[in-house]
Formats: sequence, C-alpha cells, structure tokens
Amino acid sequence: MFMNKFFLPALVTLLVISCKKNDIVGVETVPPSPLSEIQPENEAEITAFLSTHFYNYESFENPPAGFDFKVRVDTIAGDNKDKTPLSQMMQSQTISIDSDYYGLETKEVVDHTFYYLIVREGSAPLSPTVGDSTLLKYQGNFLNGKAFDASNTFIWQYLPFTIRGYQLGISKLKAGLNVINNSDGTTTISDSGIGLFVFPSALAYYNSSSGVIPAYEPLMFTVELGAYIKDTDYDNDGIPSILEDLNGDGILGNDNTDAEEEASAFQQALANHADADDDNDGIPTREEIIINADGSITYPDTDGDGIPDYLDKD
Ligand SMILES: [Ca+2]
Ligand SMILES: [Ca+2]
Ligand SMILES: [Ca+2]
Ligand SMILES: [Ca+2]
Repeated sequence: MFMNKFFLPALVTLLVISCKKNDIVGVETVPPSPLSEIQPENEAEITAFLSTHFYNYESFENPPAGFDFKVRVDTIAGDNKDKTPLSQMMQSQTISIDSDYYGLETKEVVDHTFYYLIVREGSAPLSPTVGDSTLLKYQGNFLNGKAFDASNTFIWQYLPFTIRGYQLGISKLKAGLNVINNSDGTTTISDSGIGLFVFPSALAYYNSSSGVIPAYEPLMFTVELGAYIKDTDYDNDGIPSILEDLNGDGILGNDNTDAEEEASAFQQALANHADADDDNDGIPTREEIIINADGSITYPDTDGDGIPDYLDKD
C-alpha cells in the first residue's frame, strides 16, 4: 500500500481512530447494547448539555486584542447566567444508523441527531469530503467539560480513519487561506474554518472504550480547519478516496470488493480507499482505469458485464 509520510501523523493519532479497532492494543470491547437503548440516553445527555452551556460567542463577535479564536464552552451560571445556550445556536442533522454497522444482534435502523455549529466559516471556496486529508487543530471533550485529547498545532489527519461524527463535522467547514510555514516548524493559517460538534456515541466509539473514553460516551469536538487536500487519493491508485465509497453511504470503511480473497489469503482487509488493487487480480487499479487529460476518469469494462475492469475479477 502506498503510504506517504505526509499521512503518518494521522496514523499515530489513535484517539480519534475509528470503530474497527478491536485489534488496537489497549482497546477493550464490552457486550453491545441495542442502538434503540443507547440513543435516547445519549440524546437526553446531549440536550441537557446544550441547554445549560454556552460558548465565548461574544469574543468571536467582537474579538478583543490578541484573541486566540479558540472556542471555549462554559456553564450558564453566576456571571454567565444570561448567556445564550448552545441549544439556541446549534444546527442539527439526522443520521440513520444501521445496527449492522456495529454487528449488533438487535436488527434496527435508528435515527440519531448530530449537532454542529459553524463558529467561523473559513474563506476557502469549498469544504473537504469525508474522504479527504485535512490539516487541523482539534480538541475533544466529554460533556462534563473534561478534555481527553487535543492538538494545539496543525496536524494532518486522513478523515476516513477518524470517527464518523468528527468526519461529518469537518466536512461542513471550509478551510482557511494563506498557509505560512513558520521557521519554528509551526504553521499559521488565516481565516480558517472553526466548528463545534456534539454527537452521540453511535457516531463515535459506541460500545468500544479506549482507556480514557468509556463505552457509549457522547463527545464534543472543537476543530479549526486550516487546509485539506482536494480529492485525496490515499492509496494512490488514481481514484480519489471519496469515489471509492461504492455504496455511497458516506462510510469508506465498508466498501471492500476483494474482502473474500483477502480473508482466504490471510491478507489484511483493506477497504477500497486504502487498497491499490481493488479486485485482487494482481493488476494495480491504476492500470485498469484511464485518467483523462482533464483529470476525469474513464472506467473500461472490457468484457461488457457491467462491472468495470478495476473491480472485475474475471
Ligand atoms: Ca461506503
Ligand atoms: Ca481490499
Ligand atoms: Ca483503491
Ligand atoms: Ca486490479
């Protein structure tokens, strides 16, 4: 598999690495509860949090000298008793989650609410997809206010290896402009996109725990998106990662054309976005597609069976 050193920081940031992580040392899995049992508990916790907390919106509206443009969330009480709660500011989106995603015994599809706030829209014209590599700062918090993970400097993260709520939030932000690499190794980016996301455990680690993050824990993230690589092609097979989401569900980890062949050969299971030979026929995907001069891709289907060559094993 192609692996640019560009992406290594993303790979070692284990805390936001996504669900298929039972093979990561230190991660334990508890017997899973049905989605329909956990969803109402998480939702009640989140709505109570949003109605009793606010963020430093006044500083963003009228930035004081030297303001660091960091989102700070605090309780509505005492001197802050008149602040506007997050519940009146945040937008929400319904995400249907299938129990099969977590391999749960109780078969169901349960609607979950994803909450997000665009604190500052970035000035780049477009947003990354959930399949892109992103340059960002982030902080993850429990709803009791405790931070469990953060990067205060810009780091690269490849979104398909992070949790779903995180991917979803970042794909709503726009990046900044004017990336300046400072002599001390840090990066300064003006007009970056800043967001606040709160989401249920089914969009995070669900029944898995990773030491500091317990199972079934709803999470909050603040993110500053500096830049991203448009049409990131993680496996360098010529097809942008987002176009390797064959079933179009916004999840790149569940499209693996050669899953059976990989399993029977005791190879690592690589989803198509991370697999440079998607059909396991020994011919790299890059040689089974045509990249046109304008950047568009043609997918030849030599035997005319409706399956493009790069996914066709015969
Ligand atoms: Ca998919
Ligand atoms: Ca594969
Ligand atoms: Ca591929
Ligand atoms: Ca192939």
